[in-house]
Amino acid sequence: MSGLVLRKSEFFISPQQSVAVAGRYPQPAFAEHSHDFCELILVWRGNGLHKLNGRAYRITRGDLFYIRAEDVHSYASVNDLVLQNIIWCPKRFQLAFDWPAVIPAEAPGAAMSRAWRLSSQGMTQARSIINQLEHENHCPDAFSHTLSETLFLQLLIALRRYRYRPDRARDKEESVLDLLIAHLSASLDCAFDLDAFCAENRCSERVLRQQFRQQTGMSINHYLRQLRICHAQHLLQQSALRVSEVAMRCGFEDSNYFSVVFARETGLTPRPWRQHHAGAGAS
Ligand code: RM4
Ligand code: NI
Repeated sequence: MSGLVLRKSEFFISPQQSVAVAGRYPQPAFAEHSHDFCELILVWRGNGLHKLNGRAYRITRGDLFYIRAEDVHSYASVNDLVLQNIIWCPKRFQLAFDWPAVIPAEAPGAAMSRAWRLSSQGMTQARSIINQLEHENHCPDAFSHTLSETLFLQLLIALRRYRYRPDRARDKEESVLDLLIAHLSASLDCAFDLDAFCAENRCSERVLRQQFRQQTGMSINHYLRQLRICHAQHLLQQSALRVSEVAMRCGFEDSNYFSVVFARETGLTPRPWRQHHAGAGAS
């Protein structure tokens, strides 16, 4: 692990400021680091490979991460990745509130709730709150601290409310794109049939492909392949499953073909990759 620690003195405008918006338009590739502040990452568009505590996540539009100060993360590769970091220092909060109740990373047993997806509707809500927060950052006056904390609280609640839940019945406002992205992550162990998906959701395949590329900067197939490989890396690292079993669980019927794709994406075939990464990434 590298020792790079980002310091609040470089990212907050004053020692009192408790919340700030750090826009990354775009986010460049960025070395492994931790912080002495907390961070919420909201991905607007494009794509990239985000490594968090040793685990790789292929990220794109609508992905959301709660990063604790001590977490180690990096952006290994980026492709027009547009995101915003909302950064905060819990010790500086003036507003008396049970913050851990609305910050998933700080709740007990938080491990599962660090990576979220946000629906398009939620993204619209978040955008407007973040714009106001950004305004407070730029034009501070006597009430800015209080107002910023209030806005941050609003944001946290909106994020919880609009968290994308694939298991929930789809409501009308939810876009097919949200549904598709959620569907892809849930289709890792099997083939994905875009034809059937479009028929079921009564949408045009051509338009959906176009929309997907526009918002994420990649094709649907490319994204799905990346998701499968990230999942494979996770399984290789965290389990003792045989390579052929990993291949199957990641939607590859042919384990040789899996190894070829895996090597193309990561530079190593699965077995050496596993050896190389043994013991790393307990998160
Ligand atoms: C960097 C990158 C880091 C974040 C800082 C504030 O560009 O996004 O993750 O900690 O900004
Ligand atoms: Ni960071």
